[in-house]
Amino acid sequence: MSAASALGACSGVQSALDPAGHEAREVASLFWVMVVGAAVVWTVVIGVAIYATRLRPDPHEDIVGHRLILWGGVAFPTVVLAGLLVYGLGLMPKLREAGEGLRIDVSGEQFWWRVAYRPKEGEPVLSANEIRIPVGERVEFALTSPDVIHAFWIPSLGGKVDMIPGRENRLVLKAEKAGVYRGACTEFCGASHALMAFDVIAMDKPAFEDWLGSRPADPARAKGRDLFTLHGCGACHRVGGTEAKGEVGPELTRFGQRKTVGAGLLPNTPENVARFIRETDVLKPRSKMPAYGALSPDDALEIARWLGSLK
Ligand code: HEC
Ligand SMILES: [Cu+2]
Repeated sequence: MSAASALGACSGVQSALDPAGHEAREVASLFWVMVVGAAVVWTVVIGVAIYATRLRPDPHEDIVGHRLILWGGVAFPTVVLAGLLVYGLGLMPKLREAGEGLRIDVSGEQFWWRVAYRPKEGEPVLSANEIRIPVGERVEFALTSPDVIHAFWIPSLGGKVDMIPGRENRLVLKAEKAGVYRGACTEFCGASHALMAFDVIAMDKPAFEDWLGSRPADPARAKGRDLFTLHGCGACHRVGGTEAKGEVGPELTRFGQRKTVGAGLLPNTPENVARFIRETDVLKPRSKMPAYGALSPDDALEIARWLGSLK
């Protein structure tokens, strides 16, 4: 691998070394301080080894040996490691401070993300597989899971925190730059663990407030909508403004705004959504969404087009 491609992995939408948020920046600084600390220790140890084997291989006086052990073997590592430890621990309490108003509940599901915005005032707003946050505000995440342990990590913004059944873990993040970042599950949770990702869209605060406060457009009357009802999709999915009220699977109100289908699996195009509906078992092994292989490709496409119109 060339140096360029090795470094290429350190920037972009999913890199802890290319921070776009306050917490991620502190973690990145911690990383670089640790790297420098480790380099200093390594250099001193190798230097002493070269001195002892090459420069002065003959026996030393007792007193010199004792001094070397006292300073190089006790004092030096104690000071360096204690310094790094105190610095590292000092960053932790800040990650647990309360946020500034907006709370977002995120639950790790098999294999997708259930999202509920809980603003200080007003009704909760339900969503899935995508999280929008305002830039410059400390947003509080309440993280949990109904079944197995997942972990919530948005490398460019901060994290990672385990999502543990029966527990609610808190995480506070502040985005500093508008943009689209990628989050992923970082605790092995089953067959499609590697296929559960999500987009985080950090928006300017006014745009975010508009989005959160606005009512989704009324779902269009369409053939796809009738097929959605006919095939019982509403038993598991909710679409605001329709009779579909299921809660087993991801919320599909405003599905058309999502950049991907299947929790980061494929770009959100009608063709990919139709494929996801018919071949879920192939695309996402052990997912709880049944594959509708018996649905004709045309009907699947009609449903997909209708879902894509939900904004
Ligand atoms: C038994 C419950 C169940 C039924 C019935 C069901 N789904 Fe799903 N659906 C799910 C689950 C669970 C997921 C999440 C799968 C995953 O990503 O692992 C899902 C995911 C999806 C997604 C992707 C959502 C996203 O955020 O990317 C679409 C689109 C979808 N279903 C459409 C449909 C359609 C159309 C039907 C009817 C033909 C249907 N579903 C029927 C449970 C169901
Ligand atoms: Cu997971």
